[in-house]
Amino acid sequence: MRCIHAIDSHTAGEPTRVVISGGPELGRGPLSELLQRLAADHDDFRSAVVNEPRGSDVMVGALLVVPEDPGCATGVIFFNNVGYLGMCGHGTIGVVATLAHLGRIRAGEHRIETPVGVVSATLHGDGKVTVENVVSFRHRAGVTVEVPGFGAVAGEIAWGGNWFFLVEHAPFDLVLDNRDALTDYAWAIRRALRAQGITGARGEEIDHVELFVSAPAPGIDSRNFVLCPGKAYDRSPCGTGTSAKLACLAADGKLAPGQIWRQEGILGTFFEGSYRPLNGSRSQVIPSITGSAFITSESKLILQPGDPFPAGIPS
Ligand code: PYC
Repeated sequence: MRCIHAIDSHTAGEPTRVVISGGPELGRGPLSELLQRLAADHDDFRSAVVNEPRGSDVMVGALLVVPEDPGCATGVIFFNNVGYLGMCGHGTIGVVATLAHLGRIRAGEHRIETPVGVVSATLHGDGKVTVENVVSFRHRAGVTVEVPGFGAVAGEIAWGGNWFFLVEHAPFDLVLDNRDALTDYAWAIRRALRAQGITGARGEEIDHVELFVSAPAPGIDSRNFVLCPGKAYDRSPCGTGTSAKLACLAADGKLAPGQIWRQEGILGTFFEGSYRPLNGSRSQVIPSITGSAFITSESKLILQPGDPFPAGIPS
């Protein structure tokens, strides 16, 4: 019988399941290589942890691994119902809250290694966490994609630790009651991007679609709906998606360095974001995202011999 010790939390409504022990032994090395090893040799582990019957489509897993950089508090590989993430903003906040819950870290700044780079996370005295993300940038503006059933949709392509297509319009109000229609629309955009060969800077698939409305409520700058790679919508405003948005705002000169941007998600929860330019240029920025995570459970996931779904039910 295999046991996996996991701690669950949610960040602005979006769940994270941190695997504390019982994960596969990946050895040491660059996290991009450990991710390849996990994907190639232990993908059943990913599916067992996040998919039904132990998880759900919306669950994001976080496997703690030995960082290559000894100055980091931990390394982490994020994964979801269909695969792996480069970075995860809400998940990093969840990892920090989990490590604090375990008494492994205290308030202060901690470096965390991910497959796409080292991020810094500051745990504040009130439990909030600020994540200084990897370098983020807008790759292309004014991109038009023909979306079957919806016509031409214009958007921007940006990197915030994952690839995003950002659209400043949706044919439906960004309210929770419209989540099915918004999911269908964003999914149609994602499929059209793939079909029309519209990709990230090095041909990567754009696997996150982010829809916006501006000025939704007093004190909030923008509201979004983010569709994740496995067709689950992000319950939070999405940390890497907010980073991609900040990169676009910086590129357009619409947000000054250090200025606070309040990005609300579909549940009405928000992250506070800001950026600093990299090497004095606004074409590449280092975004910071602040939010809180709450522990929801500590559990032992059990994979019993004879279970017809030891690797979960593929999503
Ligand atoms: O917060 O960066 C994020 C994220 C990515 C996918 C789900 N959440």
